[in-house]
Amino acid sequence: MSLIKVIDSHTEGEPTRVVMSGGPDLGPGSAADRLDVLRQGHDGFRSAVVNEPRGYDALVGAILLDPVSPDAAAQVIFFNNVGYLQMCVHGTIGVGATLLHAGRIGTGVHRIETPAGDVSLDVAADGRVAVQNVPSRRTAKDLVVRTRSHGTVVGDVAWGGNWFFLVSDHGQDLSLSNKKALTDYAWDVRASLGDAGITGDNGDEIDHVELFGAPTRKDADSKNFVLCPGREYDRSPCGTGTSAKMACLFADGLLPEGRSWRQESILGTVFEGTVRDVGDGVIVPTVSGRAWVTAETTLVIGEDDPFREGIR
Ligand code: PYC
Repeated sequence: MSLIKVIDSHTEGEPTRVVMSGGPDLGPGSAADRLDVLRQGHDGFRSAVVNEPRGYDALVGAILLDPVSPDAAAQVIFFNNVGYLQMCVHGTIGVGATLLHAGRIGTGVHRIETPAGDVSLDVAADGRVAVQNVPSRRTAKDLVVRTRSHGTVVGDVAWGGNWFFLVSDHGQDLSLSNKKALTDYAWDVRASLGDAGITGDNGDEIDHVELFGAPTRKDADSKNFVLCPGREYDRSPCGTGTSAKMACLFADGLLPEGRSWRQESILGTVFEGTVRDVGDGVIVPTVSGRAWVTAETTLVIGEDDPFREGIR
């Protein structure tokens, strides 16, 4: 029998499950190296932690590992119901709240190693966590995509720690009650990007689709709906998606350094972001929000359990 200690939280509505102990031995190395080991040798562990019967499709997992650098607080690999994420901002905010809750860090700035690169989190006394994300940029503007069943769609491609296709002109009602139609639409866009051979750098699949509309809150600049790789929508405003959006706004001259951008989620929660110009159209985004711990528990995996690797 294996025992896996986890702490669950939600960040502005989006769940994170942090594996505190009981994970596989991934050997020494960077987060990117260890992600390869996890993917190739222990994918059943990923599925056991986030998929039914111990998890659910919307859950994002985060395995805590010893960092390579003595200056870092932790190394983290993020995963979901179908695979792995290079970076996850809501998850990093969840990791910050979890480490604070577990007494492993105090308030202040901490470095975290992720497969996409090092990020930092600044934990405030009121529990707000600001994540300085990896450098982000737009790689294509106003691409025209012929979808399988929703006509032609125009959008931008941007990197914010994951690859996004960002669409403002979609004719969809951005409300939670319309989530099924939004999911079908965004899934169609994603598949159609694949059909057209539109990718991120080095042929990377664009596996997140982000739709924008007018905010419903007076204190927000925009509202979004983000479809994640496993066909689940992000309950939070999606921090890597907010980074990708700010990279596009910056490239269009609409978001100068230091001005804040408040991104509302489909649930009505908000992330606040700013950008730092690092040249050549690249920005370093900072995104802040709050996470709340919801459970501390031990997952039990019996040797003879037919679903010891989850239901995939
Ligand atoms: O906040 O970056 C994020 C994120 C990615 C996928 C789900 N949340």
